[in-house]
Amino acid sequence: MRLSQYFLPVLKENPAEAQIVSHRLMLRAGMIKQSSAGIYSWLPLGYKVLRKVEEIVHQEQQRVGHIPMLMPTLQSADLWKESGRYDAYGPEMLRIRDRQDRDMLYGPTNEEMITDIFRSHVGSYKDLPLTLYHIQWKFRDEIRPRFGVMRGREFLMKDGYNFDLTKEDALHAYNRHLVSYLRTYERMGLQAIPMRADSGPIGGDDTHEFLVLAETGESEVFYDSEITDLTFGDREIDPSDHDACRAVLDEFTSRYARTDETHDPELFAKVPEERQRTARGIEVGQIFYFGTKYSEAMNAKVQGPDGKQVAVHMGSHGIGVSRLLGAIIEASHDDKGIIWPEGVTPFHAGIVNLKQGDAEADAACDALYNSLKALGLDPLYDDRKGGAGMKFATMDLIGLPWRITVGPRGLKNGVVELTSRRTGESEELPPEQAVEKLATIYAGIA
Ligand code: P5A
Repeated sequence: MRLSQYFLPVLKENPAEAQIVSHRLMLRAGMIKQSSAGIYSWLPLGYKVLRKVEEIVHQEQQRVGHIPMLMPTLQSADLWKESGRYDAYGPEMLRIRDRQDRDMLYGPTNEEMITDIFRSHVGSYKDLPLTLYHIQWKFRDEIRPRFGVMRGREFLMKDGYNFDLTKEDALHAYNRHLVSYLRTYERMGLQAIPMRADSGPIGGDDTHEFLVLAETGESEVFYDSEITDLTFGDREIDPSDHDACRAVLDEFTSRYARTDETHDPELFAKVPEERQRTARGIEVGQIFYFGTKYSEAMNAKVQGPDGKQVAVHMGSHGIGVSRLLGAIIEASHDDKGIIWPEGVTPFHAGIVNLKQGDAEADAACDALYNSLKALGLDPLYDDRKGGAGMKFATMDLIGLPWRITVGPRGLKNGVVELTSRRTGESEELPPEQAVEKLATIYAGIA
């Protein structure tokens, strides 16, 4: 993409309404625009990152055998009356009436709808286990929408639902999700720690939230510092291997790590004092096992091996897709702007032409641009007429991990400059080598 032809409405001034850095940077980098409280338009740059995050979520869900689908945003209230949650959900639910006077709602989550789909089409234990998921907009009329996409009213969620014959199988699905989520967040450059949490309106006793530690996080958390040494890395875990998934769950959840809702000061006191930490975190996901809560209420039964009808065991699992953009920026920025991890960057590299209009510099930039594209990379070429300062400031603000700077002086010596946004280190090298280096870096990113 050539910047002169793109739509990147960056802001020079800090927007007064933004209290935390990710919100400020998303507005300044022209990623989002508020349309009303807690509701945002995704401008091209923000939309690009959103799609990248979504794509990682899709890939990791499908890696463990979960099946993608899409359910609507608007739901009929009838299903929620069946489960009993229509009254229980409270004022966070946006209730709508259609022209036939039917009660509708903008879905805050989809347990009821998926249970209805399941009971309509599945009748035998032979069709289990089954895990379906979608990535769809949700609406929760939060009393205090704030921090930009972090606590929105309309937000994008990956929500998945497992159906199993037995509790044991459903707990395996729970463990499998935990494994899959660890990998998903690491691909986005994040350390998200599973912590024992409260299940709130979703229900059930088994639940973990995934938290990214950040001062601006909304949740207070308590944990054993040893937990931050754990990484999932590039382990290959067979998603159908119960023991292997269970072992990962044990490894990542055996130390004390809880949100304030479930914090137990007595138990925490048993953690050696030098390892006790109190901090704040951003909840980027949550997994639940709630047994037969919905299947009993909504009569979602299958025929078991003995011919008897049994209510299926279920769980649900959510990832805050749009919130993740805020979390990634909170975890990765400096005073100049965003620093995107390679896995989610909107463009792979920026090309800065220091002397737009100079025939040699323009030709060198065009050649770089074309070679990167030919390798399947997606560069952003700042081809505007303007000073180096302005161009560098834009690149630093929007946070592309790599920048190639092209100017007449370097070209005389046959070199361009390749700069890492994260370290600020630059090296001079021939343009072909800069391209090669970027190709190698991105080949290593799944
Ligand atoms: C699990 C999937 C559920 O709704 N039902 C389907 C279960 N879980 S949850 O924890 O309530 O939400 C899942 C994740 O969605 C994100 N999230 C939000 N993101 C932005 N703004 C909000 N207002 C918001 N509310 C929830 C969180 O990341 C949460 O973990």
